[in-house]
Amino acid sequence: MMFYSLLLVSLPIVSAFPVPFTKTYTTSRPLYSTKSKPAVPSGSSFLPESTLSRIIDNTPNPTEKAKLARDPTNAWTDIYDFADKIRNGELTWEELDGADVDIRLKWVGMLHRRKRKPGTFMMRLKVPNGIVNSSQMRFFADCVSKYPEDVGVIDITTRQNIQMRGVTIETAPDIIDGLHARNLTSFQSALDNVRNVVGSPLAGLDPLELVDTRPLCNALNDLVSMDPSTGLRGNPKWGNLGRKFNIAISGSRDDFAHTHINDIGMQAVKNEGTGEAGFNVVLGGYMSIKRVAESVKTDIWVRGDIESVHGLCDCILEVFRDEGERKDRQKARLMWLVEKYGVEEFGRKIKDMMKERGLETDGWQGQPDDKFERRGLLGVHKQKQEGLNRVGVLVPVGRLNRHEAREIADVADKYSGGEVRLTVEQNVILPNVKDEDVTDLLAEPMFGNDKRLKVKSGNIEGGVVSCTGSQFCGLAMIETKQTAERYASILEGLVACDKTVRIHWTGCPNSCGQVQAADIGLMGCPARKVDPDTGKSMAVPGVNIFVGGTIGENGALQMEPDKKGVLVEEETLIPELVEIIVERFGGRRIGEGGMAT
Ligand code: SRM
Ligand code: SF4
Repeated sequence: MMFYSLLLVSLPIVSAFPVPFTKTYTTSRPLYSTKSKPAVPSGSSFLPESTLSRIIDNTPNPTEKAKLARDPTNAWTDIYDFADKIRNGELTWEELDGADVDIRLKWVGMLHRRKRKPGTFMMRLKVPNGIVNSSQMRFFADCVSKYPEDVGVIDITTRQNIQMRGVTIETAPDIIDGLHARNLTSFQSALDNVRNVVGSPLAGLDPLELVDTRPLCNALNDLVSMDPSTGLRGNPKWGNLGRKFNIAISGSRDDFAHTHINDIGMQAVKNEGTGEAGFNVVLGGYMSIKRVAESVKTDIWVRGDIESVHGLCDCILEVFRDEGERKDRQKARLMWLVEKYGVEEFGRKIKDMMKERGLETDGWQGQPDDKFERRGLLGVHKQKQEGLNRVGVLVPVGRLNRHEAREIADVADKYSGGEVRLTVEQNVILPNVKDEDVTDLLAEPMFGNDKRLKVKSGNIEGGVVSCTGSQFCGLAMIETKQTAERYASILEGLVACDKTVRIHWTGCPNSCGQVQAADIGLMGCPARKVDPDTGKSMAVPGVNIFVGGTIGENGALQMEPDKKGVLVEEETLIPELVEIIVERFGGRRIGEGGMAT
């Protein structure tokens, strides 16, 4: 695998792409300022002329304008320059071009937290299939240790990924170099790029696995994140998409990767004719303020090998990049393009493109119809390998401080060969723990009663997922993570459940916390209440409550909230949640003596 073989050492940073930039434009308008015209391939240099003209002639939206003014694909070279100048006292971050700070640095994976923590950035990584090791975990802890404890934290995201917080421009180059030395990158992880490729967290461990998603996620990560001609991080070929792009690959019927809410979803299934394991392809799933859409079935089945999966994504990305909406960003997700073609026609086009590249496909394959229950990821479970176990650890709301990250690294070294897996539920799995070591692992001080991380968690706290919320995210209407963690522990004392109840929190309708897929989804919104002092109505944080989304095989989204504008106050929201858990999820109220009633 090229990604892993070529990049075991720190990369030369400002070395130019050795491939000559040959593409020329015949458009009459200047695309770039002379200062910034790229001398090396950039995202825009891969766009066909017709796409470029379409962008330019249609009065570009602010993001397209910024991309045209200075192509961000190579912004990773700028960060070294900015950092040098700031360190030498030649400028401050405030003096940098606002579009560089707030837009272009997103191609480096650096998201300025202007509204909440001005001057500091969240750095988002790419962790294909969500697999990291103890040395990488320690590195994350070391990175955020440079910043104050309340800002320098690590989050596990809903895309099985890592984000580090508190990063400043002047400290970023060392982190980037350190990531590259550890075979990771932050490049092309935000804005108009392909996001972290999600796979099965049980890949290679699971007795019910149909396809091992690890090599496929790695290959796709290489496709979208690495320039094949240079081996450098960041592939300019996919550096100028019209919008974000999400890919998920499931390895079993559990669909742990959530294919129904990704632009490309690959659902593991056997070919009816040959019995070979591969994927039914679903397209266009997404969530946003404007629209929430479940993926649609296509008439495409692809083989479960790297060439086929790589080929499928390469073809779809090409059509999306070149033909997707460029003016209205709310309509620029894949679903709109699929609908423009018609699902059948779009599927036919992709199959034809694949055929031209010598790749075989088949039509949609029937799925098994016997009952199948999605399995749990937390707690201790047998692997397919005799004598080995996967141990799922609850990381409340995905938030890790530096000490907890180091503890996970130490425990992983001791019990799981240093391997740590991340889940889209923002938790971790320690794989390959020997039968005889399980008791010792559970007794580790990091799982003590006074600690946050748990192997044995309650059925409510174990199902909580939360987006970033107002602590760091400028779009948030409510605080989410701390509230979600606190409410879960209160609910654990009030209601008993036999099964996990998945409560998801999201700070605004973008739904990064995937509330439409939750058992109970809480979406931040403005609410009103009467001020007891003045008697006047005042704006306060509230939530819209979604109930009944499902995940796993045939997962379905809950599009409309059951209740709107419920106050985020313990005396209001907690009784609402208890009621829903009891009425809809078989919960039992816990009586005065702590017994379920
Ligand atoms: Fe998201 C924008 C955080 C998963 C839909 N998302 C944002 C920004 C970048 C907004 C901002 O600049 O502040 C948030 C950064 C906050 C921060 O400081 O962390 C943000 N999104 C997140 C994360 C960190 C939530 C989490 O706590 O886990 C997730 C990072 C995933 C990753 O590792 O790459 C995250 N975001 C999602 C998901 C879930 C998923 O991918 O399964 C969705 C819904 C699925 C989808 O994209 O279709 C999601 N985020 C959005 C959207 C709406 C997209 C759209 O088409 O309109 C935005 C707004 C946008 O892109 O304009 C957004
Ligand atoms: Fe921010 Fe809204 Fe996404 Fe939460 S859902 S991280 S508040 S953009």
